[in-house]
Amino acid sequence: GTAVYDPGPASRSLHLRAARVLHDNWTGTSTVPSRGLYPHQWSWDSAFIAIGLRHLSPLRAQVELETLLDAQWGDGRIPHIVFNPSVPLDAYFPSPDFWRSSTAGRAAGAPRTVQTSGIVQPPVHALAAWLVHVADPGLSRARGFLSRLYPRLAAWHRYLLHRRDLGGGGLASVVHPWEQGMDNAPSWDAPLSRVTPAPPRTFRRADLDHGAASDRPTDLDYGRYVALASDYRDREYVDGEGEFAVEDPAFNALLIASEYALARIAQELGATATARRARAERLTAALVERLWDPAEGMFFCRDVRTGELIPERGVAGLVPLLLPALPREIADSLVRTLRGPHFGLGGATRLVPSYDLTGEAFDPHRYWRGPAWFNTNWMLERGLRLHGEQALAGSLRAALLDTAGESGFAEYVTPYSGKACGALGFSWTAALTLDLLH
Ligand code: 9WN
Repeated sequence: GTAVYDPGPASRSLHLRAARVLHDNWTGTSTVPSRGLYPHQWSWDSAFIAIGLRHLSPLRAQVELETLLDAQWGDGRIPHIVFNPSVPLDAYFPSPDFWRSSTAGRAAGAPRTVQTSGIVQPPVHALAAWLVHVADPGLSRARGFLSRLYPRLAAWHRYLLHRRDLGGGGLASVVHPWEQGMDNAPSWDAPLSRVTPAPPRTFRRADLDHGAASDRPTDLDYGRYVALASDYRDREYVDGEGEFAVEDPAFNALLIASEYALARIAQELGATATARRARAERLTAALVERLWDPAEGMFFCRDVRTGELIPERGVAGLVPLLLPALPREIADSLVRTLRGPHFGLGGATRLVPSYDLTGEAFDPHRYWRGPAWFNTNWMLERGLRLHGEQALAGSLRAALLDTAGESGFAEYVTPYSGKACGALGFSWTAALTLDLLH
């Protein structure tokens, strides 16, 4: 007979609780990252959310990605926020009247019907689209899901690989810390220090209405985020001239992982995938060539404006473990770094921290300067499994599930004790919990 897999009462209730978070955060066409702090649609959040949602409702997972892609710009960029017009302007800063996408973004092809931001976030979308497809290929084919998404995802990658190759070495650059998704990571401190901050009284931070100030970026950071974003807007979102341009290992690793997924999508649609696979391998070589530091055993960011590597150990420098074509010695070296004193996997920490435990800027509470995040740990879990580290992956998975449940699906947690920080009922934490349970 068939063996029926019974996950047992504990994971059954974890599953139900995670499903409830995604249910509560669903708006009808997409999912907010969190009801209070982030009341709109965010780009890379939606990709992670879709990866979890596919286990509950493949249809909702498809719609999540379709809604995001409906807001794509003519030049191919997928905006980092799609604003919900029924949410009051002062609920989140910066709001649509700051970005002014429909006027300032006109030349770059911003959509007319929805308001968006003008910057991007990591390209997890093709990977998510492929995983959503395989959850229910019949439904996906019946709805023409991949055939509708494929040209848009291809345009998105084209935008990143052409307009955003600011360093000329084949990799994509981010032009704002919000684009890479780890807003106040210490890697940005040096390049941000050259930016003159907007004066504090010229904007009002809505995030402090919801989160503890000690868990969030500082006012000085915000002043610089605002200055960079308004300069970009004032240049009508034309790429190339901004003060801030950084090649980041996680952003590029996700682009490469998504390029492999696009190859699979192309194949499913009856097209040829060889050119895309070859490109993913070339990009992996470029990543190693430009960002790998053999002595430190990890990847670093490159500041395109100075040409120098930024010697801060952030979790972004471990994310390339996701890549299948990574040379064996590099994968081994990344695993050693993960287990060593800077990240403590399998030793001191519960989950992999966002930043070096021994680093000068380490702070166990402050956002991307130490706390552990569920999306980065989910990526590392996949990477460990891919490179044959089943035991380490298994214990990381168990720690992720325990911590997600105990923290009430927190946005992030302190790395040693797993104490909840930021928002609770955070969508990608719930979604990736569901993915790990399946
Ligand atoms: C700015 C939504 C987003 C995540 C980012 C996270 C945080 C926004 C903010 O929230 O950034 O985009 O207001 O702090 O850093 O990774 O996508 O969850």
